This record gives sequence, structure tokens and C-alpha cells, in this order.
Amino acid sequence: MSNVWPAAACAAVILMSASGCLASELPDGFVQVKGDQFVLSSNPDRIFKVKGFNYFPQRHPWAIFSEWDPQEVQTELAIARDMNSNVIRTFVTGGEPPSQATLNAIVEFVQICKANNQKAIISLFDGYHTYPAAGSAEEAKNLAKIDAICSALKNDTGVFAWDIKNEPDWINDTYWSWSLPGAEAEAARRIDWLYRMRNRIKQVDPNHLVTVGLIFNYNNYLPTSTRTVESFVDFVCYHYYPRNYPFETFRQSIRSLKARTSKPINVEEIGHNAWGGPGATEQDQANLFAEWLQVIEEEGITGLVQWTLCDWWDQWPGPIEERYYGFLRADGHYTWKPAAYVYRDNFVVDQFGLPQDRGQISGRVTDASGEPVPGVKVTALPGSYTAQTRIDGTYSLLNVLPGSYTVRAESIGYRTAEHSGVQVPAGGSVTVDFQMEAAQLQAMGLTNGGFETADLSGWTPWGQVDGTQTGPWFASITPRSGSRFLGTATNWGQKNGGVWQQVAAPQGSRLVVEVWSRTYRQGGSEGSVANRLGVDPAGGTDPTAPTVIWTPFRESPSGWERLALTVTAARPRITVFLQHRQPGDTVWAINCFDDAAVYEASLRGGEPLRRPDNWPVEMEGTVSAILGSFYYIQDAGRAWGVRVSSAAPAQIGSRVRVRGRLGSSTGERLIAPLASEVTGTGEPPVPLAMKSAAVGGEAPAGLAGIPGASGIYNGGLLVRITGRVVWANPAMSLFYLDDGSGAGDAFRTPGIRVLCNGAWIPPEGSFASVTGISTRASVSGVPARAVRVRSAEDIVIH
Ligand SMILES: [Ca+2]
Repeated sequence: MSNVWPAAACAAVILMSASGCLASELPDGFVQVKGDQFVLSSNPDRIFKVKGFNYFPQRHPWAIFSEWDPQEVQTELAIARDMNSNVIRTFVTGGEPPSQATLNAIVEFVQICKANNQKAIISLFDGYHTYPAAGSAEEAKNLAKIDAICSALKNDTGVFAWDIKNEPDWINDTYWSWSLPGAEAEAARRIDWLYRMRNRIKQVDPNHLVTVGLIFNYNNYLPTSTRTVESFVDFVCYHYYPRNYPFETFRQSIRSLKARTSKPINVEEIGHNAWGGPGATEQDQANLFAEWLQVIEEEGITGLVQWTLCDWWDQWPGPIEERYYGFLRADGHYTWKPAAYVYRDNFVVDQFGLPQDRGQISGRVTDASGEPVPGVKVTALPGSYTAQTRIDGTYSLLNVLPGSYTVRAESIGYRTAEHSGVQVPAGGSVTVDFQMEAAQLQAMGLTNGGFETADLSGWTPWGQVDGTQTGPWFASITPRSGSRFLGTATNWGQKNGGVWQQVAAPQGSRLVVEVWSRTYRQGGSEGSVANRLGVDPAGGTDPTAPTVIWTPFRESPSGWERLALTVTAARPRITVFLQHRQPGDTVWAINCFDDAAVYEASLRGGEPLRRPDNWPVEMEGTVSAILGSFYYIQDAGRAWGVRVSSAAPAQIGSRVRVRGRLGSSTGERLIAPLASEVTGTGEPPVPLAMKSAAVGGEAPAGLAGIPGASGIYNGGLLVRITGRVVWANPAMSLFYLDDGSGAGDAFRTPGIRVLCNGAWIPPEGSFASVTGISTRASVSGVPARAVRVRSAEDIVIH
């Protein structure tokens, strides 16, 4: 469906019609105030929220009307519409009435907003700092400007509100706020002028709301003035930039204003520079914006207007700090920054000129056994309706336009499920349930567990998170490994939040999750600046859910410290949460994470050893053999054993816990260790008496099988075999032993190969008991049964 506004035709209509015969009006009518919310004159029961953009054309910043290009505006506002915006704020400069050409452009701008399902906030006296006295000739020009613009648009439903002036509470560099001592008289003069302008607008245009865009929220109720701005505007506005509110978070700034007014509160400018410097990456911008949207929703105010829609074209010689606040890059293609997707998919608002009787899609997502599956992303297409399933597996997609949809449920660890042809009735709801099927898992691990990318890929932030850092960073913190880590810092501030990631894992598997933590605190109380690790075994994405298991908060001031949890995967994936706490009572608070990882832990049956190569495992067992550059550990109940590719950290009989990755060598399972620790001492393991035909057993996934082998895989276990020496070769340090069970290979049948590792070789024809590790040899390129002895004592002649 095309929704392109015929800009040239519209301009012609406006120019021909002095009576204001404009483009069709919106069925929604005008915006009105009801309590502390906005409603529409067409339906005073329909509360709607604001999600807008401050707007200048990308190639004409600060010159929208003097360099008017309606096609450019149409192109850009159509993108804003696709991002689910419903308000566009722009600026008319100067104190005098506009030229006819400028007035035509302003009127046409409002038509383009309407054609893209949006309404306009027009700031009337931008860049004008005179504030003339009542009755002066200069004031007469101001009133004439209001008469021209507001009367031309007074019946137009495309106007959301008049913003009398942008940031009049900025006086100059000395008195940068009305509230500073010495600024009282100037503040009173300006508030008086604003009041007079407000009265004139109301006289000319009773249909539209009036506000003033102040930088600082407290200037709305400035106590030194005889009249507060809050008393004469229809709704209260302020502008939030973190640098202007060093002692208040966004939430605190809203709450302090909520405590003072019962009128609607709209955050009319809010933004973060994404020019690419420290703390100013595009991901930083997206993270902050996600936080802000959540705060807006939770605090229940009317909404926000992002500064700005577009980055500005490089040819324009403006200061760099003004150029990169946009959500669309100035790359000639309007590509979207990460924050654009956050904007589109969260805090869903109603756009204007659309059917008002929207429907909803809701349902429940379960697995094959009927258990709820949280943390599944449900999407309805076409459109951009998305939701995550809650802890009970339910989801809701609200404000869905009536029509036919394909509804999709997708999550790591499961096959994507889809229902097509779902009919959403006008004003009604439809239920769409899903039953998810676990996906085949070939590999397990966190994406970007070492935080080596600049954009935090693989992780989803919540709350306030700075992003990945290169070291040495603040307080000389360097990465634990690689060249980056996750770092969040404040100077006398609060930044609480973290990141999460879902990880596919075999359902029912025992998993060890670890991360390395580092904190720094200057001032404040011990333990206040701290990190913790959490895991939701059900794979939900809500860090506040009661199913999340947490370590205690830990302060790690003296170096990188390991945090770890062991959990059982309740679904075919888990969720890993890394959370930091910065309570705002410190000079500096710095919280860092690096090297997050997941390992499958040893179980009695040795399940982890059956996974594909490269699988991350943590196996704990008794050392059974030490052979120079490698050693073996095995289960206390002799259910499994495995080779570890490093020098042994302890004696035979000690208990050792090894974390690393599975591999194989000559068809033998091994662990390439990343870390190991000795967890206890004990008796040397007793070998398992075995027929030679049983050595090896069925090969696990990823290993070539021994021809004719069957039974439980026992590679890596300490075994004992008794039989006759049928062939001996001291030069090759091996012999064959036949116990009559029928084992043999391409070189020699009957018999099993005994690998002596330089030990003594018994004479042919003797009877011997051999103790060694059940392993495999390659005979003419084919896997064959073998036993690897540890020393001469392992061979006993009877
Ligand atoms: Ca790293």
C-alpha cells in the first residue's frame, strides 16, 4: 500500500485557496487534555501516548522552511511513520510574521505530517531572544506572527500543539538557568512575555494545545516568578539530556515534576549523541533509549519526543556535537541505527488517521510436554508487532490493525513455529497458541562471551549499561582476556542494569555458567558497587522473574574474580544475566565483566562426553593415569573416563575438576582444558575387569566406530584384561593379548593391542594380567581396540 503524499499537488491547492481548503482532516480530531493524559476530540475516552521526533531535514538542518524541500520532508517523515512515530516537532525562527512562501511551507509541512499519520508540534519563536514589553512595537510583530501562523492552521487536525518558544530558560552562559541567583528579573520578564503570547494564541486558535519547551523541569514551577509556566500551559514540557541533569536520573526528573503538577507531562526533547566516542556509540544510544522508553511506560507520563530523527548531512558546517543525535544515518540511504529498532518495537503508540478499533492477538507458548516457554519472541507480520512471552508462556500483541497476519514464535533452542492467515477482527481479539519443538543442537556456547565486539553483539542490555570498553580503561582496568570487556561507569551517579543472553543447551543437562567480575569504587560503602551473575533455567528474558537464580552481589576490587552457578536446563535453553549495581553514593563507580562461558557439567552417566567435538564441558573425576603430557580422570562409579590434554595437576587418586572443550585424538575422547582445580584426595581407582571384546564400546557422536564393537562406550576408563601374550614387539613397545573373547583387528586376530608406553614387554606365550586405559589405536587407518598401560607394574605375569 502506497501512502506517498503528493507534495507538489498539495502546495498548489494551498496556494489557490485562501479559505484554507487543505488536505483532508484526520478523523481523530484535535488533541485534548484529560487529567494528566491526552485524548482526542473524536473520542474523549481514548487515551493515547506520544512517541515523536524533533525534526530537521537531513540536508537542511536549521533551515527547514527557508530551504523548503517538500519531497525531502515527505521521504523522511515516511520513515518516521514506519518507526511508529506519531508526533513531529519542528521550528519556525524569528519574531516577525512569516513571508507568504514560509507560511505556505509551514502549512504544507502539517499536511505532510498528516499524510504520514502524524501530528505536528510547532515551536513558534525559535532563535528569538528579545522578549519585548507589553504594548511595544516589537511585541506587535510577535503578535502578528501568531496571527498569521495560528489562524492559518487553527482548524487543521494535523497540529498537535503550539510550543511558544524553545528553551527560554537558557539566558546566557552565566545564567544558564532561570533558577540561578541573579537571574530572577530576567526570568520574570520572559515568563511575562510567554504568558502574553499564550493568551494571543488562545484568542486566535481555541482548538489547539499550548506549551513551552523548557530545558529544566524545575523551571516549570519556578518559585521566584509571580506566575509559573506550569499555571498557563495545557501540558508541561521539559527537555532531558543526561549532561543537563548530573544529579538526577531520567526517572527522578520525571518524579520531581510529577510531584508538582497534575497536568500531562511530555518530554519534548530527549537524546544522546552517537558520534562514536567513549560512551557515545550507536549502541550506547540504543541502550539509553531503551531505558528511557521503559521509564516513560512505568512512570505513566504522556510520552517523549526524540532529539532527533536524522543525523545531519556532512556538508553542513555545524558543530560535530549537534550532528549525530539522529536515528537515521546521513549516509545517503537513511540506514537505521540500533536505536531506531528499539524505538519502533517498544512503547507502541497509536498513530493518527488510522482505524481506531484495533484488535489484539494473544496466546500461550508451551513445549511438547505442555510446560510454558518464557522468553519466546512472537511477531505478527506484516507490521512490527512483537512481544516476548512471559514467565507463564503467555504473550499479547496490542493495537493490531484489523487484517490477516502471519504470527511467528521464535527462540534459540527451538524450531521456529508459525500460524498464517490469522484474522484480527476490528476491536476484537484472537487467540494464537504455539507448541514449540526443540531444535537439534550441534554446538553450545555464548555469543561474544568475551565482549570482543564494539557493539555488544549477542547480548541484550536492560537498564543502564555503557557497553564494551578497551583497556586500560578508568582506574587502569584492563581486559581479563582479549582486547575488550563490558564496562559501565558513573561519577556521582546511578547506573543499574545489565545484559542478558539466551543460550541453547540440552534440556535436562547440568550446566556450569561462569563470568569474571571486576569493580572499582571511590567513596561509598563497602559492597555497594557490585556485580552478580544470574541464570533463568527456563530461558525467560525478564531479570526480575522469580525463576532467575542469582549469585550474591560481589564487590571485586582487587582483580578479576570468578562468579559461577550450576543449574539444570529446564527448557532447551537457559538465559544468562550479568547485573551491575551503582547506587549513586560514590565518587566513581565502575563495574566490569569479561569471559562469560557455559559448560556442560559431569553427570554419573558421562553424558557430556557424547557431545560433538568442541563442546564446552566441566568434568570432575579421579585421576586414574598420568602419562607425561596428558592424563586421565574417571567417575567414582567407573561409569566414564576421559583423557585430559595437559600435565596432571595432582597424583593418581586425586579428584580434579576440569573445564575445557571436547576433542578427539586417534579416535579417543579428550578434553582440551582451559582451567582445572584439585578438589580432593583419595585412593587410586580400582580397574574394571573386562573382556577385551568389550573394550571401546559404541563410539559416541563424532568418533569413528570400531568395527564390530558394541555396548557402553568405555574409552578413558581404567580396565584390567587377563589372557595369553600372542605376539610381542619390543621395538614398537606393544604386544597382543588374547583372552578368548574374539577381539582382533586388521593386523592380528585374535588379540587386543596393548600399548606399553616404553614399559617392559612380556614374552610370547605367557599369561598376563594387564591394567590400563581403555583406548583405541589406528591399525591400517581403522580404529581398533587397545589398552594403554601406565608403567611396568601394570603388567603382571601369572
Ligand atoms: Ca574480553
